[in-house]
Amino acid sequence: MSGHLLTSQGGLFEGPATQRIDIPGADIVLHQQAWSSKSGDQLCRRLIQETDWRQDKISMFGQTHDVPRLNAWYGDPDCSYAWSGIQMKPSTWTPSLQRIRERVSKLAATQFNSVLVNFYRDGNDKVDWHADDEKALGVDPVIASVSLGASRKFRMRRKDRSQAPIDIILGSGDVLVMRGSTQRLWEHEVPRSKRISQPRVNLTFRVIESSS
Ligand SMILES: O=C(O)CCC(=O)C(=O)O
Repeated sequence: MSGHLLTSQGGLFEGPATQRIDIPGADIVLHQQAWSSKSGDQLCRRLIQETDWRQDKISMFGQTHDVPRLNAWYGDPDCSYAWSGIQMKPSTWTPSLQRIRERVSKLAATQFNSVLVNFYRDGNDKVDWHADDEKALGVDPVIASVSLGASRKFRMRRKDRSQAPIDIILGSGDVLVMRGSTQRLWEHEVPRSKRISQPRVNLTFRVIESSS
C-alpha cells in the first residue's frame, strides 16, 4: 500500500510519487513507492530472515523492560551508536542492506554510513516519542527512513506543541527523508495499533559523525 498524508483534522491528500510535507520548522520529503509494494514486501521477508536481531532492554523508574520491537545496527566499522543507555557496535553490511543503502543514498543525495533496523513483529510493537537528535549525528542530521511490509502510522508533533500533530501513513516501499531542523524542532512516534497483525521492517539510515 502506498503512503498517504493524513492531517490531524482527518483530511486525506493523495500525493504524487514525491511529496514535500509542508509543516513549519521541518524539511521532509516522502518518496512514495521508491520500491513497489511487492518488492517492499519481499525485502521485508528477506530482512526478517537475514537480520541479526537483538532484544534490547530499557530501565525506567527502577524497572527493566523489553524494548517493544527488535533492533539491529549495521554500519561502517567506526560507527558505534548509543541511545537510551543502549550501546550498539555495528554489524557488517549484508549484500541486501548494502543495495538498499546505495539506492537510498542516491535518493537523499547523502552518503549514509549506518542504519538502525527496527522490526515491528505486529501492531503491538511500537516506538515512543523521540527525535533522532543524538550528539553523534551532528547538528541537523539527514535521516532517510525506509518502510517495508505492513503500513503503519508515523505521527509527528512539534516539541513546543505550537502545531497540531500530523500523521503520515508509511506504506511498503516508501522512503521518508527528514533533514534541516526537523529533529531539532519535531519529534515522532509509531504508535501501537492492535488491529495490525502483519510485520513491518523499518530502516533509518544515518550519518554518524562522531562515534559514541
Ligand atoms: O519505524 C519508523 O518509521 C520510525 C523509526 C524511528 O523512529 C527510529 O528508528 O528512530
